[in-house]
Amino acid sequence: MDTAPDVVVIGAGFAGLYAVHRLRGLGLRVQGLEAADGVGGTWHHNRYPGARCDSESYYYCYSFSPELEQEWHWSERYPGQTEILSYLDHVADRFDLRRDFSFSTRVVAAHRDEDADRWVVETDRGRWTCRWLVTAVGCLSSANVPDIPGLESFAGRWHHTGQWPHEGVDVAGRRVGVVGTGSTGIQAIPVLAESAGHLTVFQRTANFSIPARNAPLTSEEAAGYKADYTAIRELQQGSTNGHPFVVSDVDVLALPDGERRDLFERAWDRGGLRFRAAVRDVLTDTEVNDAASDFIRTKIHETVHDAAVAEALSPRDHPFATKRPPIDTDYFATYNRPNVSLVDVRADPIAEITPDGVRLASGARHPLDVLVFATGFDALSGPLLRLGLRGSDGRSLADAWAEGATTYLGLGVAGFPNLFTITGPGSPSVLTNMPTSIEQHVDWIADLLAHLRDHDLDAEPTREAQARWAEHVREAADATLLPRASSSWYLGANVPGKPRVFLPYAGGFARYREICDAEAAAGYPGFAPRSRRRRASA
Ligand code: NA7
Repeated sequence: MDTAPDVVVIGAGFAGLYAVHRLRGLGLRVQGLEAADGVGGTWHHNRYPGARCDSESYYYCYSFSPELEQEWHWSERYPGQTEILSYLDHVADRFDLRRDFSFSTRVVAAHRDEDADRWVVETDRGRWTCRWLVTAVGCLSSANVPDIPGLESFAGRWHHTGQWPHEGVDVAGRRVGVVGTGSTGIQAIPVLAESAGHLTVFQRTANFSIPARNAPLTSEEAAGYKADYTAIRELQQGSTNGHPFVVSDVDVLALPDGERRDLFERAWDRGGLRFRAAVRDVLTDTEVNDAASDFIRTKIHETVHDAAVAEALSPRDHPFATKRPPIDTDYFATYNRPNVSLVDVRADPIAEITPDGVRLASGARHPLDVLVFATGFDALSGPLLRLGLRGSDGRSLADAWAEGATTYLGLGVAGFPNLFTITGPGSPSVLTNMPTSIEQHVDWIADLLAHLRDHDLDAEPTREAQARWAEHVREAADATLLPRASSSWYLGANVPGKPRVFLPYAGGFARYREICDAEAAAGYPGFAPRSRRRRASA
């Protein structure tokens, strides 16, 4: 098969669907490629028990279509996996997007053909060539399964949460182990505990978690959001992280103890990611962060009956929200159940998996029927590296990123002409509400492609622009407490051997958008647009 679209878009999640819609609207011939057999991306694969979004439903959605905003009905404060997947299915149908996708089609490699000035995209179902290649592969789609000796010998079943079987996993009455207490583990553990015979949680790092306070959305609430969408979207556009709430300007350190506690109590009762916004400077001032961290540790001790377990669950090695803060439903209370036990694998690491379970370094054994790896992802760079990209001089992306992933604006890579990376490393992405960032990226890329088409140009980031951006990404992170979480996946620290580079842009969504707008207004100097014909004849 050798067809010739203008653009190939890889991925059919939030980003890929909108990219196909938007680029098609420019009159471009677009070919979408998706490894899965349907749309959804993250929400296609993450079907583990308890899978739910931590952003609230009324803004974890597209804003590009006011009609879509009005017609779709969210049933809960936080959308569950099945509901988000239904939403994306609806979007795919409503905008007739499926006809431009080839599903069950995995990209195995892509390289630049400089003579033809095109990308050649190899898949397990044939080859496509295109002028522009747009990746919409997500930030958290490359599963990180720890390399633990003996895993292949395990006689039970094991699963990574990001590759959960569609038919589900029967844990009823079984001995279940969960490795990992990030956002995913913290969502799954309470649900698994309800039906498992016994649940053993293998925790390496204790985590701060805030109650989600999920609840059905009343029809009044839903109508209120629908009536308010113009203001909601404006708030998101002007925000640090794409969420429609304003960070409080309260200086918690100026408050007497009782008032401080009351303020945090109110934020705890409201729940969710808004907790971070209850006081100012949580991510920049150590003392403010200590106040929030102390409050959460107190809550853990008030909730968990066994004081030793409560202490083991209380994070002491990183400031609150410097690792992605989970939100939960009954997570800490789950440890009061008689069928749940906590194992500290930092103190006593997992030595091997045996046919009947887990053996720790101390020799302690935990017999298991089902082992769940909630061990996260090779974040941001991993999904792009998996594509096997080769740039203009035949250099692989893996080679270009040997010292760490660098991009210009998170949107392109020097040496890889006409490649555009939605939510790539160096973009605000995972520090923001993803659909908000995705729409901004796609709109920006669409404007750039229209410019390149209209003026018959190619584009790729200059090395200078890329180096400047890498420095700015580093400075933006260093202006916060974020780099203090030394085991964070923001830094690549969760994947053995991965270079330690702070990957997402921490300078804020609104600031990032202004920088992108200025780049476009100036004629995209950092992407050094150049004539196609001159280049072809050079
Ligand atoms: P995370 O946040 O990366 O969490 C992974 C968890 O797994 C975390 O507790 C890790 O401990 C633990 N982990 C990873 N490898 C191991 C090994 N080898 N042994 C023991 N424990 C391990 O991934 P999630 O899927 O929870 O969340 C990802 C994002 O998805 C989330 O932030 C939201 O944006 C949605 P560690 O902390 O590294 O010591």
